[in-house]
Amino acid sequence: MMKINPGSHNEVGLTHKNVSTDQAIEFVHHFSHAINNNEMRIHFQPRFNLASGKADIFEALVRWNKPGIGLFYPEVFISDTENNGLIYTLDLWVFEQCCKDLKIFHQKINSSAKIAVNISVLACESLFYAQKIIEISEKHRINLADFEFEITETTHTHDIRKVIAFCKTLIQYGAKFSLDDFGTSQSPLINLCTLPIKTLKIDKSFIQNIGHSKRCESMIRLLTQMAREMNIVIVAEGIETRRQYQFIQDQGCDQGQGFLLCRPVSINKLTPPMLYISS
Ligand SMILES: [Ca+2]
Repeated sequence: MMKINPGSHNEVGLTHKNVSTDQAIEFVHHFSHAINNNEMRIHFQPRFNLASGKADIFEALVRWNKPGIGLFYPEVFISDTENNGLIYTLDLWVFEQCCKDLKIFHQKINSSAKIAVNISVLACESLFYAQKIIEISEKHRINLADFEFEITETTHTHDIRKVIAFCKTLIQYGAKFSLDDFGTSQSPLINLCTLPIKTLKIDKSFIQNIGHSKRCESMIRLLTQMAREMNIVIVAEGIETRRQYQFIQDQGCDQGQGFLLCRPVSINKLTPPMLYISS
């Protein structure tokens, strides 16, 4: 549980043990306040088509800009939002913000830009939640075909049949789905067979082991071949070195994402050269 105590850097920390009811209530209070008071920010990180070198799609990454303290990354607060149900509010807030930003992308950056939004598998159990997404997209007059939802696993158990129903509901409106962080313990292999996904994102832990672990390199090679056979787009995330970049290119990965190619930035800091991989 993240303990919030505004005004002191030292008093902000993570203590996942012995979470008291008071601490949980305190987190819910601060986080709800943050969402309602414009403290959340979205940065976009391009996913590049490795054949053309052009950014195909932009992943929306949420940050919490806590006044007087600074920027919190999702690793710090997402698990707490999952524990107390705020993840549903947060995911919808991000989606609605992205609907607004998509218009800016189309007008000022790239008329065919698409946005990838992270969505907790917990939210994907709810058809009511799917309906909320449809309502928001209609309210902003955007086409769900311009969105891909990256399903992120959690430590909570979930009903795969409900997740499939959720995906199929939004697919009818043109949305696409991907499996995020694939290959970690939180993304089981069976999901690849059962969920109607179009894209697979190889977890960064594999990419970071390129050059250090022959077994990880073999795994990337096999995942790429498997995705190709399944007609699934494969993405390498977390590319930070030229060696990693060269390796995933040699394997024929479709898309790449990572600090080496482009860091996440706010939409107003995205410039045309950032839409292409620089040589
Ligand atoms: Ca993601």
